[in-house]
Amino acid sequence: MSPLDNAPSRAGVASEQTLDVLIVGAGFSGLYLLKRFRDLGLKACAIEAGTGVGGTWYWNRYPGARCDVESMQYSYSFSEDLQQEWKWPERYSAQPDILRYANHVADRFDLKRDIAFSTLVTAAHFDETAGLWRITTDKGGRYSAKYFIPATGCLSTARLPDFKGRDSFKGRTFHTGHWPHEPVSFKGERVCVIGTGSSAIQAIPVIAEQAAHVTVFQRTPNYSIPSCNEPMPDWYEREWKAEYAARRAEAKMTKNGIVCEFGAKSALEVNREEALAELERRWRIGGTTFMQAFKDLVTDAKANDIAAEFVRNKIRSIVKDKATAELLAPRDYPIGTKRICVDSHYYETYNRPNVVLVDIRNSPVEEITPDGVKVGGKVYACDAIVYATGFDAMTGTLARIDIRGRGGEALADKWEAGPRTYLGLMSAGFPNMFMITAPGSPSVLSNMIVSIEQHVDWTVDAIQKLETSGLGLIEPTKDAEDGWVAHNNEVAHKTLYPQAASWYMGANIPGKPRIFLPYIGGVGAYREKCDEVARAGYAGFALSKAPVAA
Ligand code: NA7
Repeated sequence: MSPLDNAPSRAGVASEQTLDVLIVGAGFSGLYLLKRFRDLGLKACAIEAGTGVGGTWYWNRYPGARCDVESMQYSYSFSEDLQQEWKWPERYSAQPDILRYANHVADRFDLKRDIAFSTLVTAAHFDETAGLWRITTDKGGRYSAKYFIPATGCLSTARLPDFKGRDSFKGRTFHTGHWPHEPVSFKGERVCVIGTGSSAIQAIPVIAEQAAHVTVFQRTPNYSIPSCNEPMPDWYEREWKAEYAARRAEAKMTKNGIVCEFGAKSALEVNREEALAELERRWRIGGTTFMQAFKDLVTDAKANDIAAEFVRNKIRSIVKDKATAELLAPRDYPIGTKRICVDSHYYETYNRPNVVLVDIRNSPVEEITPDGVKVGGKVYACDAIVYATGFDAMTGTLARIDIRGRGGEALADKWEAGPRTYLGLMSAGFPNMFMITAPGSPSVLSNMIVSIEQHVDWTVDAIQKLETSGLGLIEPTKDAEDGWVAHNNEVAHKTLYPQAASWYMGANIPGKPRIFLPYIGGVGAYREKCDEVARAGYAGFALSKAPVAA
């Protein structure tokens, strides 16, 4: 029976379907999990909220959406044929191309037959007597599975601020993370964009080309580096494909899962001219690797300030209106400690006559009126509002599923003061629940696909061990988890990251605990730690026999 068949019967109650593995999500994690489990002969299915695969790249269809990791690296490495055959049209891929790739992978490996689309997992409870997870969906589906794997992504719960009068607006509203599937035209319209994070920075230049007028509401300016995107050069693709094996191996051991030039020097050990020349060279190359120009840009405030001032000066040199340039220049947090943005002509867009920047730092949005956005007593009338206001990152989606472990403990309660995981892979008291790119793992600080493949491979190995050893359950010990949480915090606080009110810190969600969510110790070091734990017989995990019923 396909998971799609698990709908309520005529009597209104679905029969429970028994699986080995239930995966939540059919993004890049869910697809690779499905592939691996099928190859092992385990019965797995994925439950996906969207109507198609692709996760982040399914939902974020806003104009200008593009990946900030180069195409040759932002792709699966598990199949040599796949990586040799696939052709990326541009150096940095646009959302439609990445979505096309996700669909290609799903079709090529025939994965869609094991995905239940348009379905939300509402609850997952660990049944201690049976040693099984009991899972229910909003479609009335009921499943039992030995292994429960939320692969729900890090930025999958969009945040829409609760502005007064939000629903009274007469025009069209959009959230960048829930963009319609049909083409959206802003031709001849007045558009208000709220937010200036990565999504806004990519969308604004494209919207400004269509719209009659764009008003951008900025609370905090961001540092953005030009992508210097271009059609994929043939020689570059050939070179990568010839050396894929070695370069993928190298990426796995870098700090961010990306092969790039890592500056070995401190920004403070070279003279100012040399530092600026190196930053200029990096700026011209483009992309996030700007932050790798020197080894201490995110650990030393003085080094960081050299790079921050360099970018501020770039903004001043690009944006003609002096007041606008100063508003766009971030000052009160170190560069890179909020996710660095990568753009295509963002700052240049403010030289257009139809684009206006409104500073709302000290004068927040008062309300949304039927006609537009009200700030400082003035209504900025518009035909459409684009909310580019971000996500409840890393924990938001998990907290919205009623996940209960041993003793009926809710994950949301356990994580109320901040997420607690061991290696970002599992949480104590939640046996056989594996998470992919969860808090406590490098995830959003890395090339996500490199991290996804590592997590999936580690998880599949652990499950294989359980399946072959006659032991049925694995869960972290509380001590190991406490140790990892402490280590996570310790390494984060050795950097400048906690100084920014970022979504990495949970700071964008009112009331969310301020904890640095991802693991900043580096992709390579993290991988070594995970491998070492497995080699040592899953040190820090308790392995036990599952109850007979399982
Ligand atoms: P971000 O980076 O969280 O950006 C959200 C933006 O929305 C940011 O500028 C926020 O300002 C702004 N915001 C949020 N709430 C409000 C309210 N209430 N009023 C005014 N402005 C607000 O989300 P993105 O979607 O751009 O990017 C997410 C990630 O996706 C990105 O980092 C990449 O990894 C890809 P704030 O900075 O909080 O002052």
